[in-house]
Amino acid sequence: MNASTSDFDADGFCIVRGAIDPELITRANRHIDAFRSKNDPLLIEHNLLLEGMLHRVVNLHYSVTSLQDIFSTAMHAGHEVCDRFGKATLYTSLFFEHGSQQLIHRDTPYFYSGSEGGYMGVWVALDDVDETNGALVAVKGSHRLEDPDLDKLKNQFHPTSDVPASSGPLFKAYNAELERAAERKGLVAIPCVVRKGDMILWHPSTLHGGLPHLDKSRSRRSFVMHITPQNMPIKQMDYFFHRDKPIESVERQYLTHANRLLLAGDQVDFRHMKAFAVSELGTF
Ligand SMILES: O=C(O)CCC(=O)C(=O)O
Repeated sequence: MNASTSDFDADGFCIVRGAIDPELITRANRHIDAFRSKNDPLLIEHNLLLEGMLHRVVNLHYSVTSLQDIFSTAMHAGHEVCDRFGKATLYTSLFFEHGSQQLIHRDTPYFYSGSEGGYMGVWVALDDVDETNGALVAVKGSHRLEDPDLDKLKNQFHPTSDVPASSGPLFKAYNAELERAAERKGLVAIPCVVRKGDMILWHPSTLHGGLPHLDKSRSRRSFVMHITPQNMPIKQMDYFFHRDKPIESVERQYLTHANRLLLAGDQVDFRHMKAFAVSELGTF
């Protein structure tokens, strides 16, 4: 099973059908069910579910270890694309059961390596996903759109101070400009209709987002991996909008899993609201 490098280069994303063995998907889903059975009381107590579903869980793979198998299998299936900036490691992950419903955006302001590449998004379906349960959409060809005038945008929102690591209004305005540029060029947003086990790969500059999750009787289990080569510096908006700031090299700690490296960690974060240690959540 090879990732389609020609689709990836032409469109800025590609879908690899059947990238993950159904048995592994079934096993991961069973482990996620077990994670929920144990941890739902805690998550409900802290109001961390969205309409009864997990939403934007950062680094669930530290607790649900079959997600680490999905990472190594995905890298094997997609290596022609995934390893093009250097052998890919797992930097961070996001897990959803409720659709992300995210507006169309480019990831680079939050995954800025200081160079053209250095980061990629990899999305694996653990449920069948279509237009009714929050499919991912990607704007075909948007990886080729030039960035808008970054200084102009910066000065609109942060005229007298440095841009912080995260600035919601500036991020929104940056993406709105890109969406307008995509429209002007007639680029089209494609819903990625996938079956469980399919994988979507996107270029760091590809515009993408999540459709509304309309049919709440169906979950939209998806595992998004943010991959980078080993020790790739990854910066946020405070560097993306200040290109003159030097980016220092980093030396990270990794775990090894099936001949691949994963950034070491022991915390799982829920909706950027609250994090728990894996020792409290358990491993599944
Ligand atoms: O899963 C989604 O709907 C969006 C994920 C995403 O935008 C991201 O991880 O950058």
